[in-house]
Amino acid sequence: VEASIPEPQRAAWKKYSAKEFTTPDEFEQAVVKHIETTLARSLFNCDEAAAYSGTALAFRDRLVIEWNRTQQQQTLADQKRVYYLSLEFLMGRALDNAMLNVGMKDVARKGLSELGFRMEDIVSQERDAALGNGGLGRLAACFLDSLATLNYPAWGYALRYKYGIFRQEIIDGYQVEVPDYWLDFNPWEFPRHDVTVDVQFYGNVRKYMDESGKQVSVWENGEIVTAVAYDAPVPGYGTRTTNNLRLWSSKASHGEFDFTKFNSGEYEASVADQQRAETISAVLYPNDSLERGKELRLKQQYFWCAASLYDIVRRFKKSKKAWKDFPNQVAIQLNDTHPTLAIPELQRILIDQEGLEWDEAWSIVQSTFGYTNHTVLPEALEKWSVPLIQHLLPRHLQIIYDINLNFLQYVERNFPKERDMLSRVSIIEESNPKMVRMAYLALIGSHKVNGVAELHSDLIKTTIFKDFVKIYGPDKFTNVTNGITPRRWLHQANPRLSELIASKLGSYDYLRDLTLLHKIEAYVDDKEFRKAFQDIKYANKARLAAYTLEVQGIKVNPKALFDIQVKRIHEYKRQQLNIFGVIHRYLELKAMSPKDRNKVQPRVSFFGGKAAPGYWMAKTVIHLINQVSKVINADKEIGDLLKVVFLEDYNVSKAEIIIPASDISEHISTAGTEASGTSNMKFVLNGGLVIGTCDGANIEITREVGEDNIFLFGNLSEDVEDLRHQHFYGDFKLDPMLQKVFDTIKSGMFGDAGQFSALVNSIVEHGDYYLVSDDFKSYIDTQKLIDEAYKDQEAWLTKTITSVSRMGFFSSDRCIDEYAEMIWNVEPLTPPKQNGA
Ligand code: BZD
Repeated sequence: VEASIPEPQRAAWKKYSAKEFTTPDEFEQAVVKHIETTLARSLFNCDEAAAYSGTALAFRDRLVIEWNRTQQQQTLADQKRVYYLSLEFLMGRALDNAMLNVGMKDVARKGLSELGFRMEDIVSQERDAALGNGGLGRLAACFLDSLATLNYPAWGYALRYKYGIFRQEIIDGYQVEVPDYWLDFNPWEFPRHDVTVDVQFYGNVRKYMDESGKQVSVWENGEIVTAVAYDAPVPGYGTRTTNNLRLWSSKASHGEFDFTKFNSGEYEASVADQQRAETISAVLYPNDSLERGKELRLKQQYFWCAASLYDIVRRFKKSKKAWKDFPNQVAIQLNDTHPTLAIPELQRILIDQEGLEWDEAWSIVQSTFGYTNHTVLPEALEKWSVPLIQHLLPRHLQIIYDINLNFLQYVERNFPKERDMLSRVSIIEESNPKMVRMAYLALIGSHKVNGVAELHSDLIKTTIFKDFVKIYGPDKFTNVTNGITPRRWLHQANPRLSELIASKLGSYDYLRDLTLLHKIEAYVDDKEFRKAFQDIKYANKARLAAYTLEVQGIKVNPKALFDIQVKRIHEYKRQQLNIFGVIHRYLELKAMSPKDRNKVQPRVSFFGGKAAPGYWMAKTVIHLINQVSKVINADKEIGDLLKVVFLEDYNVSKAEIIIPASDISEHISTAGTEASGTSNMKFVLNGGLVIGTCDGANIEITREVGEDNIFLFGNLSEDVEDLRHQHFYGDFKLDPMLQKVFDTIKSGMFGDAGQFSALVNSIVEHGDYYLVSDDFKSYIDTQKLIDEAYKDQEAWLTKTITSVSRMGFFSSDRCIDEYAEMIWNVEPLTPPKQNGA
């Protein structure tokens, strides 16, 4: 308000206020201006990279206008906002998304062509914003798209990693990690050097009585690191709403301390301090399922939580409302346990800094937070050692202990006969060293806990959170089945299919209400529609085939059945089951007479995904896939009947090419281990079918598309425990087909067998925890069914069209409306009409 332009000058201001381009001419003008001035290049010196930059800057200008307007409208509206705290946002590319969301892609295409460029070449110049590992990070990105599209006032908060998830190279069949320095040129971010927060670490807590006799705690003598805000606009589709994603970057605070060092000649030491501070936001941890307890990771978590909360509280305080109104103005969603420290941090702000009483503060905290769980795997549940928290965050540890004390007293009062429950539900695990169980803290500090698919939400209530259902009752727990944004995962990745659907439905409205897709089921027998649908699938397969040849040097036939498994490599996701199946198929082909081979359905098995750098078993699986690929692809006798491809460096922009090209995709986790899965939804939405276990969202996909349109196999989650038990105590016999696969590996056909012995032994000797052998036969039989089904191309086409038409439920718009209603209690804020008041 202080810095606003005085009334008499506002007319001049408004006259020259920034305008959005609307025609190809205006777009070209904006691009050329940016290339010539912002980039200092010319028409004699403009390659595709420069044309990308100019285009991105032109669109950025356009986004900024609506972004500013949205932020101002949200401030004035004075209503509840959502804050989505996620350590990961796997955004992928921004330009294509920006063009589609503001509805200017055709204008840009025409303009670029007049300037001498092809849209596709320009779009592919952009590097992915790869600030995430996998499903959890991509879900956060889909949610941002839906929040803006549905006009919810919402902010995302994360870290501005200098290095995103590593780039994967395959060298001699092995994964090699290369750093992803992505910030070289990033037109989408705005540094806010005036928006900073000082974050404290280490130090000690001093307690004293104030005049009124109240105990006061002061956390002091710590080390300060400064958080600088970097903002990125998040445009909604077909709406003016443009929300904000705020990323924090760490830098040394310019306190007296540094200057003293600097002036006293300790130049190196002061630079070292600088670098130590910058390390906090330097790199995204690449582990997606194993907790390693590294101090730097905990520092990242607190740095980000403290900066974000400070920011949220600062915004709230401007409203001058009473503290009890905080939960009416603020909903904070915790994406997994990574931001759990936000809970003791808010409690600390309220009691230590704002002087609230414990109980009043705690009730505000609980009403503010919601917690989303994404896993039941025990090794993935976050725990931090008490000594580490004591050292890094001494005041928070005290608060955590007090939260725990109050909670355990409550449990004791209400369940006096269940004394052994206390140690089970305690936030502190009595191990050596003691550990803080972050999932329990997140649950206790939130008013709702949700899982991400029905089975998963049921499982958390009967396994990891069983006691808490008893303590709080079932209403604290809910389900929000994951979803995906149809803007990126249909319209952007598969523009021809999107256009075909729009041509039948009369508009692109279905991109804002995906349930409208059901209307295309009426065209399932329409000859012309079927032909167009099939042609599009073929073209997408041809595109992936061309990409595979260009990048991997492997020639594949687009007429073959494309079988795809792309996701992080993990034993529970069972890429090993897939590759053993491929070996089995190869052995069968080799044993056939040429006559019989002629009847076989040709197939290409595609794999893609990164392994965590320290996860040896996952890296072994990648190695095996590549070795098998080498042998099979070189086998002239087999030719096009079977090809195996490992697609290097799987990421969001590659997913946009890969997913529309599938006939079958594999979602074959051990039942009960995959919380939801979201790529399964993307594949079906793009006209592919699924082979999968009864796990995660596969179950709800089956409910929607019908049992005839999905290939389910394998044991059920309720049988997993018994089966595991049998491996140790029963007389378990390995499936003879799988035995043969192992014998082949041991024969050295795929290179030194010793390299794969740990993988084979995990199944043969060490209990086969993921039940590969138990599901192998069922898997192979189901693959046979798929071969047969695929031969009837007409019936297959009917299945795929029917499935697409029934995928409306899986839009992330539906998720966001559910969160808004069941967890956040927020309303959308409709933007004014263009040119309106
Ligand atoms: O979250 C995934 C689950 O495995 C999927 O089943 C689910 O669909 C998605 C979205 O809910 N979890 C992850 O992707 N987890 C991580 O990436 C991760 C990252 C850091 C630390 C721990 C886990």
